Amino acid sequence: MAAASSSSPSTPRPSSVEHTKVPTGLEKLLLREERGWSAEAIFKPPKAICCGIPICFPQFGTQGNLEKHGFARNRSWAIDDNPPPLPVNTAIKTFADLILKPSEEDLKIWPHSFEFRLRIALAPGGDLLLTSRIRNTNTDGRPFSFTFAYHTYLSVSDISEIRIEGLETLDYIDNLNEKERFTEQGDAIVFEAEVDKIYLDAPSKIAIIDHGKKRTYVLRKDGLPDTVVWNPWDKKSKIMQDLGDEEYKHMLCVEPAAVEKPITLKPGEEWKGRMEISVVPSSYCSGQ
Ligand code: TA6
Repeated sequence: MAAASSSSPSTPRPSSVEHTKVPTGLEKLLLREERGWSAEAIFKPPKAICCGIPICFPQFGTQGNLEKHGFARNRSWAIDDNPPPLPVNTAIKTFADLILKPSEEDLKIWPHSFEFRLRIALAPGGDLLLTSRIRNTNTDGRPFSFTFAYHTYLSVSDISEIRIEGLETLDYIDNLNEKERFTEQGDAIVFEAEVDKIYLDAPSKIAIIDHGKKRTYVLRKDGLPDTVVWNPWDKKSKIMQDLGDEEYKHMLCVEPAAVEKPITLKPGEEWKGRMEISVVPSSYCSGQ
């Protein structure tokens, strides 16, 4: 996803390619802490830059006719200069709203009119909150269905030092095993090889514990039943053009998502999917 420079929400400029700097608050959470993206990232629009938090919409992965992970991440979004106000009792002061509406070309590949409002907010303590609101604006009575993910790349000290708590004993679809369904066995999730799993009906709070950095990402989600966990490991990294051969050691994707059961919206209906990421010293988390 790339933000076009400020313009009215009614005039998104999908073809204009004016990429803004990633806000400092976000950079800390992204793949390379000092830069916010992979060392090998290719900055060649219209393909989205790796890594950050690509928005997968209206299709997650390859389970549909669209390009992988849908087209939203490869479009320029408009900044809403006059966004709806924050709720009354919130501590948040810093936020921006981005808007995506389909272009003529988008309507040819996915024939549905929609408005996608993405609110990016920073809480005073540094927590990052993303709220997506997607509205069906079809005028001919047609509903539409979509799948979705916040494809979140987290920076980690060393993948072998990482443990995820909250996904144990869940059912998952294994993308590396013909998309078969399994049940996770044992304790917390650790990493020793390539992983590409969609955990189903995952809890609203997941902890990603980084023993190396002695800190924990606490990920909260709402409206997004599933959670994708992905690390490409060494072989896949070597064939990925926009990821360095060794970068898999310092990244992990944990992605709040709605994949197994697509979301359906009738005209006029709106869906909301929310993700919040906090970073806390590991000693603050229970169960360690
Ligand atoms: O979310 C995990 C996944 O679907 C993996 O299968 C992997 O291919 C990854 O996304 C990255 O996709 P991308 O198109 O961004 O390279």
